[in-house]
Amino acid sequence: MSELNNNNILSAASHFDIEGDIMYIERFGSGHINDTYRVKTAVRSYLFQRINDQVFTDVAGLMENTRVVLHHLKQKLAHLGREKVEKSTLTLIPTDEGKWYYQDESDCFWRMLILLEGTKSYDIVETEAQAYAGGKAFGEFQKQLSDLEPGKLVEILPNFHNIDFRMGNLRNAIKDNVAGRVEEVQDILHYILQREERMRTILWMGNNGDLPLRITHNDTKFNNVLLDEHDRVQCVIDLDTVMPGYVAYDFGDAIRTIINSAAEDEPDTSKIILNIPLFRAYAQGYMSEASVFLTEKEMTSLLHGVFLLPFMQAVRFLTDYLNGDTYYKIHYPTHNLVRTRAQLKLVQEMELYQEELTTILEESVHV
Ligand code: A2G
Repeated sequence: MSELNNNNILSAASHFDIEGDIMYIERFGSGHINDTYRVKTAVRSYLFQRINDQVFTDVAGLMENTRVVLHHLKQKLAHLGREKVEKSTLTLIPTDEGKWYYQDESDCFWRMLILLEGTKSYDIVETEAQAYAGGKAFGEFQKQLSDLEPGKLVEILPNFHNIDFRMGNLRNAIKDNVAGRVEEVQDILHYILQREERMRTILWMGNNGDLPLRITHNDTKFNNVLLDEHDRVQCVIDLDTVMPGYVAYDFGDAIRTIINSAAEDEPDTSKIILNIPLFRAYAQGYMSEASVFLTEKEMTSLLHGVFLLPFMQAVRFLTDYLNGDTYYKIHYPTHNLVRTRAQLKLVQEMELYQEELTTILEESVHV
């Protein structure tokens, strides 16, 4: 996507129906895909985003998904009153033409949301209370959407968590070797190929008709939950990938960030160790909401998700590294390689603690 200057951003922002004159615009957050800004007016703050249309090629479909999901969530919470609904769900601001996104002269796509003041998000979980809150937030999110017909949403990124698709992309990247990096990652490729078959369990269960398709979030990193000043859940954010999926994908992706004592891109892999009490707290928080709708087989699938998601994330980071870093934003040349190694260290740690993780999950179902 093209570089932006302040005039482009300001001019795009002026097409939205916001309250008050714009005082300033600044970069915001640590997302890997979209460009995010905070727009401050004399009245309130807004979250302003340029949607990455190389990743989300169907921007109209993406925004329609978001609209449908938000409408459903807001209806579910309507009994709590307008103020609470606005605090607990995202609110899109229309353009002055009444649309949910604006396409500028350079074909950049923009959207505006209310920024929820007084909230916090964490890249690394610090306390069991936070982990529990995160589990409850994503469990509740799935529960609230469990009566929304999956067919109402477009599968905005097809095969997003399909491991066969991701391994296929990796194989293509190895074959093309556009950045000439295949030779240096032989040890990693060996490690990945050894585990490929085992990681197909969820796909296999799904294809067998053992797992219902539900509406899932599909990007349940802990920093996609906003907490209030008392670490209570306020709102689940980043709805770009909300689409039909299996609950184990959301569970595993959340655990990927929650159980890790270090950042997703920690270069010193000796710092990547599992925080088992946080795993237990997340599982209990999640089950406190989700146990009412999960099937027995979905419950057994959760553990497979815990192994699959860091593995698949490693495959995706590595594919991008081999392709010359075209998908994820990087901050230094080997960033995707460092991210890959960090995710695989997590898989390795999980393998060591598999029995403990299994027991905790079984226990949290019955709490
Ligand atoms: O980075 C982004 O948020 C990705 N989102 C998500 O899938 C995951 O890879 C994450 C890793 O931190 C999209 O690809 C849309």
